[in-house]
Amino acid sequence: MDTALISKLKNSFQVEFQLEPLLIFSPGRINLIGEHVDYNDGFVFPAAVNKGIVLAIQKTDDLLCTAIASDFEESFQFNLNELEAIHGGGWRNYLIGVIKELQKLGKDVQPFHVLFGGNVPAGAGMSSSAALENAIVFGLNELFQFELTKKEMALISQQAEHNYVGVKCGIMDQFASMFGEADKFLLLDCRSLTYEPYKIDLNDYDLVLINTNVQHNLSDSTYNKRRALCERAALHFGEKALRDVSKEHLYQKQHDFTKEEFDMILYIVEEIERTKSAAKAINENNIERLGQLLYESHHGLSKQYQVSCDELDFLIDFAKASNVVIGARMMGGGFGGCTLNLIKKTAVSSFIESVSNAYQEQFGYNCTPINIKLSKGTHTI
Ligand code: GAF
Repeated sequence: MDTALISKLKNSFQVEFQLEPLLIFSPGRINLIGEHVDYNDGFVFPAAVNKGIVLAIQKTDDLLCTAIASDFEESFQFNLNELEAIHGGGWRNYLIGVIKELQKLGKDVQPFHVLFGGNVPAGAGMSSSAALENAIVFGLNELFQFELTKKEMALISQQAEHNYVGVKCGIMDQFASMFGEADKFLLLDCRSLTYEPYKIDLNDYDLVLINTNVQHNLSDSTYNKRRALCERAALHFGEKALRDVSKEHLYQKQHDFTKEEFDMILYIVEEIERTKSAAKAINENNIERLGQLLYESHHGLSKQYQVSCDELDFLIDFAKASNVVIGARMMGGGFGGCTLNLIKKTAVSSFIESVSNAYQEQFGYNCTPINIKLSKGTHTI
């Protein structure tokens, strides 16, 4: 926990509002494997991390609420009864979305002030948005005693993102951020929303994230298009989701789809299988097999599902060509963000140095390693 960040934000809140805040930490997440399968009712393998959003919140007698995004040095005043999504509103829409979703459920949100900041690298694909949504819903739940369960809160966060941000995301990010456990991954069944915590012994390997430091602006619309294709395809098979479609069945109907659509659907069907295989490999303590599955996952994301980019592919190719990275893949929605790498412990610093030099030479700017620890989900501090 970043105690300096917490005291800075707490102090700013006190100075700004002359109130004693309730403090919430809500983590970002990583995902070992199972990418883009949450909205296909598949299995995913995320974990909450020690980087996220710190939020200070308290009730007020003022009629207008004030929200301050400390990292952007921006503030927003609003009346709880007159909220609508704001075009280009950025972080404001996460706040508006959560309040509106609570109001739809008949929850009586009363005036409050809120201030937040964070330490998730922006655009790294570590879900600062889910962390923020969860922090807000968790804070309001505590403040006004709505008695919502964690599952209800994660679903409210997801609805906020769908209806007020416009990203038809799956449930992985909000779920992982809400339910995370220290030192554990969660093998989550996105249909039943049940999960198994996994403490993974990576033997001689370390898990290292490398941020490309690129954010391509394609992501929201291409994300929604991918999701729509998956839903159409499931319907075509007469199934609820692509989770229910077998590879055999898919090949039988191959000619009902364009080559590009077929490849994308095949990726989903294979990635759901790969995530189950990853759980099996971990149970058998077969980290080399887990590594292979990560490389296969990246290949699918890049060549079949087409959500990678040159910078991510470069990092993966470089990792593959080394003899110290046994598995790597892009992580999250794609088109930028970071890669997740299983690197031989003894070679982490030399690998980082060589990949950083090669990346700088190729693209003219830096990639950066990100240190994380697997952490507890959204909670009061
Ligand atoms: C984004 C979404 F928000 C998640 O729901 C998930 O689909 C992910 O992309 C890809 O696995 O983070």
